[in-house]
Amino acid sequence: MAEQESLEFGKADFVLMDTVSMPEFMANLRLRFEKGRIYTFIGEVVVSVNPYKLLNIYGRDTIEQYKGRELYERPPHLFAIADAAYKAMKRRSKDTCIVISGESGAGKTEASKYIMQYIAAITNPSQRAEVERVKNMLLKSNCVLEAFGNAKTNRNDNSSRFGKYMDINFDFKGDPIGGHINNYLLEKSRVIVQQPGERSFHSFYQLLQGGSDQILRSLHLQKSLSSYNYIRVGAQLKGNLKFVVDGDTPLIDNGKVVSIIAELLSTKTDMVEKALLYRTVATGRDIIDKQHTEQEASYGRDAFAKAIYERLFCWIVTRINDIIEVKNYDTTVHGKNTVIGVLDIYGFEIFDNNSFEQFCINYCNEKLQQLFIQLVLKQEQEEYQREGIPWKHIDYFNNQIIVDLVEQQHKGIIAILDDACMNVGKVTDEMFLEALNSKLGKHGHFSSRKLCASDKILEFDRDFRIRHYAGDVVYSVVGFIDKNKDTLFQDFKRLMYNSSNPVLKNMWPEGKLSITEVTKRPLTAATLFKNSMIALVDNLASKEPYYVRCIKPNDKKSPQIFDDERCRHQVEYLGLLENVRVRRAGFAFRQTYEKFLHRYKMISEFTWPNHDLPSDKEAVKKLVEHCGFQDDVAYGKTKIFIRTPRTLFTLEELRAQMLVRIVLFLQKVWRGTL
Ligand code: AD9
Ligand code: MG
Repeated sequence: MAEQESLEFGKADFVLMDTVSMPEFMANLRLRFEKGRIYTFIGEVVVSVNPYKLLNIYGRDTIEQYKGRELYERPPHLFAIADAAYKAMKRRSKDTCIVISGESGAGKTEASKYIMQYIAAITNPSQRAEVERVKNMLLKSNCVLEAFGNAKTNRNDNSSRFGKYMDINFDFKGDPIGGHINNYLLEKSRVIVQQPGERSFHSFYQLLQGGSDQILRSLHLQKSLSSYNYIRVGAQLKGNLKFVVDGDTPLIDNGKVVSIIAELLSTKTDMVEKALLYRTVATGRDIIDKQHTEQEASYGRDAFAKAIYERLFCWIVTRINDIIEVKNYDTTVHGKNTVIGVLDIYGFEIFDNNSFEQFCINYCNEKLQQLFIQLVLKQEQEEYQREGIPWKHIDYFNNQIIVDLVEQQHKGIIAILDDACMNVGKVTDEMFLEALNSKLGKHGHFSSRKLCASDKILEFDRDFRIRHYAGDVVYSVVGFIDKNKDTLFQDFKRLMYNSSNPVLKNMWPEGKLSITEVTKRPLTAATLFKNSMIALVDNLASKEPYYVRCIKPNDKKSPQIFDDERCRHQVEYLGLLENVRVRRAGFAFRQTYEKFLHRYKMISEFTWPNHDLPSDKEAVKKLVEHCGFQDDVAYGKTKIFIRTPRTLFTLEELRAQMLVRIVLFLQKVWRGTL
């Protein structure tokens, strides 16, 4: 258990609570927050409360205190978890991962950065230049990605609008030799529209406010934010691409903008104009240019802007990956290269207006909660049962039912959405909602106004509600079909492929295809996201996981307020109390009898060098009794379970002492002085 500081700071590990109850949990969490102790353990899980102020707890001196120590030797901290993951990776050649979860604004991104800094600080003692280069790139990539992928939302001034999973690769010495970033679904709709009080991605403002006059001039930009439609909601605008209607035909209102766009995209004005106003379609054997309606033209323009930004973002990630990828590592010479993965995604969020993006983000959080349940609550208990360890089952809410509601084949919301999108002819968002109503009407976690007219939360006919693990979210169905189809007219892809700028051209390889070749329907946005989430969870599950559970103390971004109600809700849905219960009743360490004996048999005369007992299990029992640990262990069918880490440390110490004695003994034998 974590080393206790003075009790005035509360209990450093929730496992030490006198009674496992919500009031006691909350009292401890609050006390620690108020005393500036934002981290608390639940065994090997770190619970973190966002302090909303800079704390002097991340400096070099703190790093030194955690370096190489066992998890329980120091007060709870992100560094303790980072060190544990690092040690497991280095000592046991295990791939590990650190999963950081919590709702929007709870402190995940900040935590991931401190973890990276810690790993960078404790590695490469010999200052190898190549390793320093890699570390530098890994750390610096963060601010580039945040500039392009984060934005102010009504929940968080620096909200991640993409999911990020970063692998850091280590060589046999335990030094970072490279890495890889996987990015998940950027919320690209933000490029064209934001909710009141929110902003577009930081990069736009950084460019306009921080770009030199020369750069701005070369991009034909003005410093004033209010000039731009996409980043200044509802303003009167000049300088933007707009359409006017002449009869049925849309025309471009401000032709000068088209030539600027053409210049910036290294293509020709008439080609840009054509892509904006026409669509090339194949009708039978003929290929014709069909003129857009104004609505289609506006849709096309916005889809194009979103796609440019999204591809730029992916290009940046690819560039970073090229630079940090592991180079010249020969596993046959240097041994296995191991990995620590750090996951920092967008947290669960509820806005006044929730759309397709929130649906994806909240589904992603359901998946991660399910992983936590699987690894921390479910498997743990199942193992005790399997091994025949006396165990009283601890109940918890299993959110698999909500994961299924979203992702189940043929029956889930994504499948129903995809079905609606596949329909030929005009499909409306309302038709999709109808399909949801008829197929999911009886599901306990789904409702809509039509199904439940008396429900006050469901204000509008176009709303549906999902009862998520972290709370009820009302989604407006408006835009689901378009966003899921994510159609970008081939004309734009072709336009970009024909750009004379090779970087732009390479971002649009499908632009090469002619209209007759483009027949295959691409996977929808939701299905792509679902597949990437399933792959992510598989990847995390294949590694040894370490958890940071972040809590947001209030909705005012205040360092002073500990909002009991809000915090309790998070403790509840994160399943932290159940986590304490499983942990408390459980065992910190387990090992098969055979492996256990292999490591510790030298400690006891009954097992060294070999035992003559009927089984390894009996031999382990004898060894444990000989050492006096019998009250701290349980014997399963194939494994020994040890309750407290202290016992394990003592076993390790005894082993180390015995090894020294054995070596001394052998030396004496060799020297003939025995
Ligand atoms: V989101 O799901 O991406 O919207 P996060 O990532 O959970 O969210 P973030 O890490 O961005 O939240 O934290 C929000 C803000 O809280 C930061 O911008 C900081 O101002 C503040 N914060 C969070 N953690 C710390 C900390 N350890 N020390 C000081 C912090 N301030
Ligand atoms: Mg974040």
